[in-house]
Amino acid sequence: MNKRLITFAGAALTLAASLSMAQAGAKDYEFQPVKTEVGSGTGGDVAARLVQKASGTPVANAVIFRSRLDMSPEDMGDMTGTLTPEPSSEPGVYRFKARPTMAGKWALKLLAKVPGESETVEGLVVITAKE
Ligand SMILES: [Cu+2]
Repeated sequence: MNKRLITFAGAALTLAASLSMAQAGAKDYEFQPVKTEVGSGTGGDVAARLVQKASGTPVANAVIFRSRLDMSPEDMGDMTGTLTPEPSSEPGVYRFKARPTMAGKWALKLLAKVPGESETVEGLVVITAKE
């Protein structure tokens, strides 16, 4: 191996390392509970904050392309409630009108695209529906 080739190999390794850091990925983000209690009959607002874990910075302008409310925390994953996206005035906070169909623990499941992040961020926040 001549010296030029060795230098090239070293540069390629450096590039690979920096790429894998840039793509640190979806695990760098999480949805945290903000408002998690609603009435089981009437429903109400629920909210979750998307943050970058390392810095705690809220992530605005994420696109939540799938959302689901189901009763998987009570082993009733087939039981679903309706969710309607609501506007939010606080950057990084994502709001929904939730309508659970019975009292108990529900899972708010979210799939989101974060600006500048190629991987899909998954969120799960437990919601309590009161009688
Ligand atoms: Cu149920």
